[in-house]
Amino acid sequence: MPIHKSICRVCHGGCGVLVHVEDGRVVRVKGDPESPISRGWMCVKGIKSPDIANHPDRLKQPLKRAGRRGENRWTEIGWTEALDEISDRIDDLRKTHGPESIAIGQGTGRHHYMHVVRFANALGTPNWYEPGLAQCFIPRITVSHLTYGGFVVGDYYGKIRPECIVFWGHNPLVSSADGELAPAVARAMTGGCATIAIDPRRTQTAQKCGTWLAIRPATDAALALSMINVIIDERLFDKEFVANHTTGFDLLQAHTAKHTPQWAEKITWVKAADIVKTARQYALSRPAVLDWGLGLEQNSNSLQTVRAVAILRAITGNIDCPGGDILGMNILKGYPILKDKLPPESSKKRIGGEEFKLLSGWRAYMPSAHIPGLFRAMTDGIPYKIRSLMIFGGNPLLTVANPKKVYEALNALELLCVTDLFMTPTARLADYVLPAAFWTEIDHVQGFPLVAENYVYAQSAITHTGQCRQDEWIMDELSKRLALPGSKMSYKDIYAHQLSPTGLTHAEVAQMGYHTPPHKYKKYLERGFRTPSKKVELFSSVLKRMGLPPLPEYEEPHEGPIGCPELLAEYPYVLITGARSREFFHSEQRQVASLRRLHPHPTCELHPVVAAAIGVSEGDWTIVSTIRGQARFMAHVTVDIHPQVISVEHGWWFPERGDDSEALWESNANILTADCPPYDPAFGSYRLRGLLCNIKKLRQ
Ligand SMILES: Nc1nc2c(c(=O)[nH]1)N[C@H]1C(S)=C(S)[C@@H](COP(=O)(O)OP(=O)(O)OC[C@H]3O[C@@H](n4cnc5c(=O)[nH]c(N)nc54)[C@H](O)[C@@H]3O)O[C@H]1N2
Ligand SMILES: Nc1nc2c(c(=O)[nH]1)N[C@H]1C(S)=C(S)[C@@H](COP(=O)(O)OP(=O)(O)OC[C@H]3O[C@@H](n4cnc5c(=O)[nH]c(N)nc54)[C@H](O)[C@@H]3O)O[C@H]1N2
Ligand code: SF4
Ligand SMILES: [Mo]
Repeated sequence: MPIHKSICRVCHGGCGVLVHVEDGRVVRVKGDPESPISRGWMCVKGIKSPDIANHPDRLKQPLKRAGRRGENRWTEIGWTEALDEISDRIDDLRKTHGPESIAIGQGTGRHHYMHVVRFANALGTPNWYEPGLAQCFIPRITVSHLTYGGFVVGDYYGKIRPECIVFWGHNPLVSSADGELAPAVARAMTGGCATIAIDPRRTQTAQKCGTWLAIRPATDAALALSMINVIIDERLFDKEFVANHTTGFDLLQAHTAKHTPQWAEKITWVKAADIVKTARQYALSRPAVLDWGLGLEQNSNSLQTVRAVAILRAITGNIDCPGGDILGMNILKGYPILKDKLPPESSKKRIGGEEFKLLSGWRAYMPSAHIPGLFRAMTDGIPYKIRSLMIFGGNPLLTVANPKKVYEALNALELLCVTDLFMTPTARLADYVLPAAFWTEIDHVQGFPLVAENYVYAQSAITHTGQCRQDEWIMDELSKRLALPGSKMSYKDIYAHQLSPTGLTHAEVAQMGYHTPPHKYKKYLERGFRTPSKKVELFSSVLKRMGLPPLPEYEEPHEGPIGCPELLAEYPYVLITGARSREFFHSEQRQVASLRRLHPHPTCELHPVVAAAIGVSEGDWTIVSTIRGQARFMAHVTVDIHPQVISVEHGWWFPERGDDSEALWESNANILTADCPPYDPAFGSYRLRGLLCNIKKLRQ
């Protein structure tokens, strides 16, 4: 039986694997013990890859809507017919209403991520989006660039190990987020390393930590500011690094003088003594990693929160040193996204561009459209009507806030095309559904951890399913038909372009598994930091020029116990959503029996004190509500959550319930979340965490 080396991509990916193939099908996937990163480890959903790849419900043929929108009646068509018809309609729309009337959507961190940006630029539309971005990762990437001139990741792979790791709103032992793989993090946590988790939940990562700070959701900026205050006040900062490599320290010192641990205790629910202890432990352990996650971003103060946390690394001198937070090697040549093909007048029309300069404006790291504005433009036509949406692997009816609005918006479109592995609730509303290739069925080159690119790996198509095609091929075929710029360069040509600095070919990297040049530390000693001042900008000159606070500030969450006391009688708890579980990636895998058996129901976590107050026991069904709506979840009663916080999972639908229209709404966490202002002023982040809620027993 042929066995191929590859890399799993059920999540953002990176585990080295051995794929066993029989009759062109993947029959078994095992961890590759030779992988320097995962060393034979895999999570459960990666191991079950064959059950996803060979699932009877996989889409295998392009489909064209035969009934009313959403009726789920389809005609099977060939690729040529599908691509000809779609490109004709796109051509018509761009000529009649302008290319900006065509939006392009995608899912999180997929192989075709940058190809979508390229396709949108070539088509001349500024309106592409990814469902994370403002809510996920773009604040961390952008703030890293503003502050240190590049993206940093924890040095989990080097010879020198961190002496302390802080996990801040991050659960990598479950999420392996953005290519930061659980086994590497787990290895770094052993051997006397001090570990601290800052999280309203004692997650699987927090359970392995020496310290757990159960913070009030969306108040992290206050905690970070008070830790800066302690570190400066007690002179625990790295004097040499601060003096030689940073700007604005004196201004920071004056600015944070008022942010005492006592001030922060009242805001964050974390005791002042614990703040002092944590600040000392982090500052005195060198080197240390401060590993941040999504918990910092899904609120309306994401820029300032992420900035405050970023500054902690800098004043302790933990930037780009062995065992600290290291700047990426960026070993691949930049993806040719055809930025210059998007005319400036189109770029100006990007939805959100005027308002959210760091998400959609010219200052953005990778400008994309603001999601709530985009879906509103589909129904309201303000500032102009979005008439068509092409989604390459995304399920916004489950993953975007206010799914009822998304539903209305998708129904208002003239043309909706969805490319996916399965018939999702979003795909059901489409005019055309195109069958996507699974990770064992694609050719690909990827640098990782994502954005940092300290390693590179390649994948080859080793199996095939029906008529499934990889997303890049579909975009290339449409580009050719529309005679778009760049259409002569195929996605395979791009791999050679990306790999050119390594001197290796796609086939060579695929055979090797990974390519890893030796890591260079302290790159700033040669060329400074890539910021305007060539130093770490504690005081951000760019933010100042943009009219945004150049030093981090705390803002009370709009809909919290302090911000909205009038809501407390009816909504006494603070809601967080989207806790990751190993079995599922967002809204995926609910149809995979081997995984669903391990996690059959949508769950919420609540403290025993709350459970007793509302008469709920483990396994009871509950109704969780906010001012926006309600959804049902099965209770998991646990002391591993702050007593005033309720956590619900996201992404739940029930493929087994077929045409039952309620299945989409019943346990949809995003019915509870907020797509309305206030947004983060720079990123437009909307609120998925830190909202007021209530929970009651479901009386059946
Ligand atoms: N309430 C709440 N909502 C959240 C979050 C939260 O924490 N709380 N998290 C947010 C975050 S951080 C993110 S990134 C988003 C994620 O949002 P999405 O990316 O929309 O999430 P998925 O459910 O993974 O949807 C991906 C779809 O792509 C399909 N797919 C998988 N692989 C491929 C492929 O190679 N090609 C194609 N064409 N399709 C493929 C899958 O079958 C699935 O239907 O969700 C966000 N939504
Ligand atoms: N198995 C699996 N893995 C995944 C995903 C998945 O769906 N399933 N999704 C992928 C994606 S797109 C992403 S973005 C990553 C996310 O991965 P991580 O960055 O690890 O984020 P989460 O697990 O969403 O949240 C981290 C923690 O933040 C806590 N939290 C919530 N609100 C706050 C807050 O206000 N402050 C603080 N300090 N903590 C808070 C939550 O309790 C949670 O434990 O995971 C990726 N990996
Ligand atoms: S962590 Fe991600 S890459 Fe690794 S086995 Fe699991 S799904 Fe695959
Ligand atoms: Mo994400």
